[in-house]
Amino acid sequence: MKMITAIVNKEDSRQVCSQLIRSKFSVTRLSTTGGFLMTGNVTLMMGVEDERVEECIEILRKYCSQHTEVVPSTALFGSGETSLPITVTVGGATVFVTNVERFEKL
Ligand code: 2BA
Repeated sequence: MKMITAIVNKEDSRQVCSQLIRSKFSVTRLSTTGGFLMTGNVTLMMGVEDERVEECIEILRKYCSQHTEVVPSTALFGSGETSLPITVTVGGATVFVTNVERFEKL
């Protein structure tokens, strides 16, 4: 079994979650905050059988869109001389796949 941890845009999270549930994946949804932009995103945790990992990632790929955000650089680096807005490309999804040593439901 693998643990898939996926950080997705808030806007995409509802649709991607319902597609995952429809495909019979178990999902835990956490409200999280990106350390760089300091804006809300959603982290999905899914325990997935090895043979279904690619299927899960394909759903994430299909329903998580990349987008750009323009943010004032002062919001990121404080109010110094650099105050021009900068464009940041965020997502689709940031995905980690890790081995699960043991899985039990007690
Ligand atoms: P944030 O940390 O808010 O980052 C939002 C976007 O800002 C990132 O998009 C990336 O394009 C840019 N960015 C992040 N850190 C940067 C830096 N030090 N310098 C320049 N640009 C930077 P994504 O890469 O798509 O990441 C989206 C969210 O996924 C991140 O939100 C963070 O919550 C998470 N994430 C991404 N990579 C991660 C990692 N290696 N470990 C843990 N969380 C990660």
